[in-house]
Amino acid sequence: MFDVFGSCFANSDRIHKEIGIIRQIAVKIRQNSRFITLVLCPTSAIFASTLFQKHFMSKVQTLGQFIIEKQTDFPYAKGELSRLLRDIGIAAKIVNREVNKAGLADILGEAGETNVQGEAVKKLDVFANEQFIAALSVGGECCGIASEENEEIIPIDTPQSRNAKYVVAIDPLDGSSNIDVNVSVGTIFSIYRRVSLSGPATEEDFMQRGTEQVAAGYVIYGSSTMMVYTTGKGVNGFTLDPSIGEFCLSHPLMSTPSSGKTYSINEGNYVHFPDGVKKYIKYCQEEDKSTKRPYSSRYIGSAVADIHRNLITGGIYIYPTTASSPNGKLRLIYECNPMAFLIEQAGGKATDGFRRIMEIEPKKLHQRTPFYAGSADMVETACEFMTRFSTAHR
Ligand code: AHM
Ligand code: MG
Repeated sequence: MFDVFGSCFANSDRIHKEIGIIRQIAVKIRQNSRFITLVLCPTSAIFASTLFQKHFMSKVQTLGQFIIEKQTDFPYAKGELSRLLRDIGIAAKIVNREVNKAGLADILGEAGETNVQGEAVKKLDVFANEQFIAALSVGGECCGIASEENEEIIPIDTPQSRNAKYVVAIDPLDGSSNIDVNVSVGTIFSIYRRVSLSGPATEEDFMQRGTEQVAAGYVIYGSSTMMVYTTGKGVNGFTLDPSIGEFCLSHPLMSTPSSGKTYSINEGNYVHFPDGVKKYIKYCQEEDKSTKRPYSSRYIGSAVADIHRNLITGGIYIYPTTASSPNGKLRLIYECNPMAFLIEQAGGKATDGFRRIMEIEPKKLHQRTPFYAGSADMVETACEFMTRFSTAHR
């Protein structure tokens, strides 16, 4: 048991010392003194139990524990959503393991080649897609999946899943062009209650407004791996502790500042931006002490990473219409709606420059939309510029 404690708390010197004391007591106990056995054994047990509670129970809450505890927020919940979130968490850990090995391509084999074990090496976005589909298909709580990687929806027609309550829309590996250069990427997911009555999911189950989302979240594979999700009762973030292989609550009840100092947009497309966006960018660059301008420009090119940073420190992310993306680049159903749900739950705003993202009625599975999201005051100001200087998105 002490060895288990030891490995759990391997990072803490102080806890190591305390565990050392417990070990010494245990050794003494084993050294056959009847007195020590009688007197110190209960003492060490109490000490160990207190230590366990103090350092483990009270400080570390795993994603699994948190999900189960939060189930009581929904009095009639039968645990299906909890299990679905757990399935997503498991797939995320598997994808994380592979993303972390991306730099080893020369050793393990490039995508399209055969690796040292003679297996075909897959592109990571394909691998991530397969992992999430597998986890959701066998979990039994999801009757259909819509993925950025698949043209059509994937109905799940197994006896345990075909009548499940939920469908999941997912971008399995967003920003995947960043993988080769060791820059953060992410997974984005959105969960809806099905609208069809039974059997495997149909496309209409995914054609729902973002306001109908039951839960949404992202996983960021960055300098650490985090899962951030909401079920409409605030946003909570969990950091993967690789030593125990668990997501642990690290960012409870995340809220985004009403304003920030960062704007995130691919300014290389400037000439093709709507006038409202051009004017807003100039506004961001002007000097004004009262609004802490000029703002900093930060653009990673992975929406999950840019939005995650802005969520924590305050800021705005914009992907407007451009010449090559006349409807915007990001997808409404599995990129913008889940991000909008999270951002709103954290106190921010998400629009297409004019309308609230979550109220847009989807017409196509892979529909694109311009996206303006982040700190409430900044998004409002950007939208004011759009209304003043752009009659439409162009
Ligand atoms: P993807 O789903 O093909 O990865 O595209 C989405 C990504 C976002 O994560 C990111 O913000 C944006 O595309 C970057 O696009 P660009 O390189 O045009 O700035
Ligand atoms: Mg994407």
